Amino acid sequence: TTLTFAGGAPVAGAAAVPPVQAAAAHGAVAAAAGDENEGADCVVPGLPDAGSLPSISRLPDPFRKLNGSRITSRADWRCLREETKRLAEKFVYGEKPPKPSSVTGTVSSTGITVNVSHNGRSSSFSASVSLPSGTGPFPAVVVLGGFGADTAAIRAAGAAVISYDPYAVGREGTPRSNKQGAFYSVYGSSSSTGLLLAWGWGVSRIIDVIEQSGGDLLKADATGVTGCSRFGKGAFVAGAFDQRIALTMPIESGSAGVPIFRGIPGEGAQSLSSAYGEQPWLGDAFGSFTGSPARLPVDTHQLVAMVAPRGLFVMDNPHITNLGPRSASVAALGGAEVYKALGAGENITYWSDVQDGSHCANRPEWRTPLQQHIQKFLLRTGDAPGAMRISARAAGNLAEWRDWQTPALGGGSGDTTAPSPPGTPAASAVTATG
Ligand code: MCU
Repeated sequence: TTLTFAGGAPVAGAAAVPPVQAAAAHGAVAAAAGDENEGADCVVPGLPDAGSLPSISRLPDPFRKLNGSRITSRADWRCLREETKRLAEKFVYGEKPPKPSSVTGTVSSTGITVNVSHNGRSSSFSASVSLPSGTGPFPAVVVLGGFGADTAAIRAAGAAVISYDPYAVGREGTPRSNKQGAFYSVYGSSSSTGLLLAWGWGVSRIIDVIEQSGGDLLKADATGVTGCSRFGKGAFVAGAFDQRIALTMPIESGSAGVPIFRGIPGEGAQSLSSAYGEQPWLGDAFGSFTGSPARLPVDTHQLVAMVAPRGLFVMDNPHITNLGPRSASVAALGGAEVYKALGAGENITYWSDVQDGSHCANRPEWRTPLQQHIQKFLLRTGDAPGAMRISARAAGNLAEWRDWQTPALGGGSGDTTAPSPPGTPAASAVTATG
């Protein structure tokens, strides 16, 4: 009956408390899971067909199962999460295959190599490592792409930076029918899985190699992921689909990232058809939804929820309407309802209260919360509360987007983050500033 607290990392002064209770206590940190997908054994009913989906103008109820019932206990989330994952794979991202039959590689102070083979096909890729000062083993943050993440602040906080080129695993610039990169070398160039989940698969295989390395240099149970813009989309998807990732930090991800697909009308976000057509980021199946997102049985607030109860720090830019920051705030607020129901309301932060309007700028406002998130979720030395720092320039209203209420889920004690009725702000510290 545990949720995703398999690591059970004891918090200071709470070592005798069982993991679930420890995680539910105020300020306690939910550790990453030991498995990439803890719900893999759940029995999931048949998924709907694309042709028979009802139109749902507001956000789908993230607490509702495929059989129509709503969950009543925190323990129920494990398999509801699996249903959510399968819906997201079928209609949005394409399938993420489980760990290939063979994953090998090396971890050194300068780099990681990954070799995979499955069903007679193999491929390889590598990433570079930059250690912080001090003595290991260190936690690590996988940085997708080479821009937008404050790698100096990550290392100064005490985590290694793993610089990962997602294009080695899923190239851009190819037609959907001929996708390329390490993922597609193994699963086929006509795989319907989009680049975002292919990139996330690559992050998962890096973690496999770290796990197998014995933990002398890098800790496998203390991995974060980040990236900006298209790589913010990728970081978000990577964290949603691998429960070993303790901290997910998408930056200015834009359409196909954090913003709700249903999209706030008139906001000016990149359209779904534009994002779908620009690169094969989303899965091929998404093509039939770009003009009718209300038919999607899953929206991005549920991707936010898939990260729960693990650490999530969404960074956004309120000055660029093309990024859909209002729609992103609604996704965060909606997903935060699941965090709260799981007793993990302090583990999500959404922060768009920043001055500089440049896309993927290095921002002084995020340095401290970034380091606090690393301390809390990777080093486990901190206890900073989550926050909704939503810029008044780009604040969405969850109440307009839901017709469901947040249940009080049984099964956890010591919960200090009570569910709120529709329309109330999600996390404990809500500020709306210019
Ligand atoms: C915000 O992410 C994307 C955006 O979706 C694209 O339309 C644009 O071309 O590139 C952005 C990006 O990745 O910028 C670095």
